[in-house]
Amino acid sequence: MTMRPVFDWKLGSRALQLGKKTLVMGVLNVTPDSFSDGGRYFDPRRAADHALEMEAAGAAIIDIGGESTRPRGAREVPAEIEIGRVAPVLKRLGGRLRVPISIDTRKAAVARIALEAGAAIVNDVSALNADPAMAPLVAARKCAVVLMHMRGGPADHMKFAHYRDVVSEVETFLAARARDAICAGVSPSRIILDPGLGFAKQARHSLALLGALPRLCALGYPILVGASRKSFVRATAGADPAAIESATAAVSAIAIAAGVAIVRVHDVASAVAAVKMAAAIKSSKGGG
Ligand code: HH2
Repeated sequence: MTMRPVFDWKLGSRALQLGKKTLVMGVLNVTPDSFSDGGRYFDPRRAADHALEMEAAGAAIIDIGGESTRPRGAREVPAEIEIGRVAPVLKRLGGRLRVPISIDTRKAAVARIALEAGAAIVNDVSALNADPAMAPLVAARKCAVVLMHMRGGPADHMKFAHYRDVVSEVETFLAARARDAICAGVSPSRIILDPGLGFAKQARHSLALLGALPRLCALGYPILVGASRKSFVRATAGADPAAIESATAAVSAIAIAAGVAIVRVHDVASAVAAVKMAAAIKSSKGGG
């Protein structure tokens, strides 16, 4: 198991310790069309209840999103509609969650509302590229930010799934986006990088990136991995939902062993079990 440096990830007035053990980020899609749970948490009350359930199951962060980015058929959602989806959930959650909230959006208008409602992390799948107002907002609000690798937008990213060397290209992109964020005033201690599994990537590209996680961890920033239920998992493990969940947990275990800081998953309990097993193995020290 790779040894990692410990980062204190600054979240406004809070900090999360990254690097000691992998944190589990629970996915809350407040969308009618997300690929695995579209429509399930579209009702704000059900969404807020699910956030609390994920916290109780051991999630260290809840990631709330109001726009699907699934590879086939995702439509760009106007900011007002995205706000109309996430704001009532944030309002319901106000003060009820102990763990930080992350807002999964590419739009500054959505991020601004979420930060005002108490979110501490902006999870931007465009790595601050989609909206010129996003980098200044993140810098000014001193929130943490996830910079993810993708090409194109939610509707067309699979058109760009062509690489000579996917690992080097993703590495170069992420290092450049981190540099640009720092130039825009974002503190390096608030940056986390994500290879963007399934975004502008064929299954073989996502698998190659998972195989190269120790190399990505060596970029010097905490790494987040989002493999949960994605099509490359289905393509490898089969379409049976139980097989997809087990295979997702297996990917989480591999990511944990490689030293990633955060795994983003729908089924929090199985990822938390993987984290516990990894911690037990790490502390076993020979077992004598
Ligand atoms: N994956 C999805 C959405 N947001 N954010 C980060 N940082 N990393 C990811 O891998 C990632 C992400 C897609 O998954 P999901 O939210 O379940 O689906 P949808 O986009 O259809 O809502």
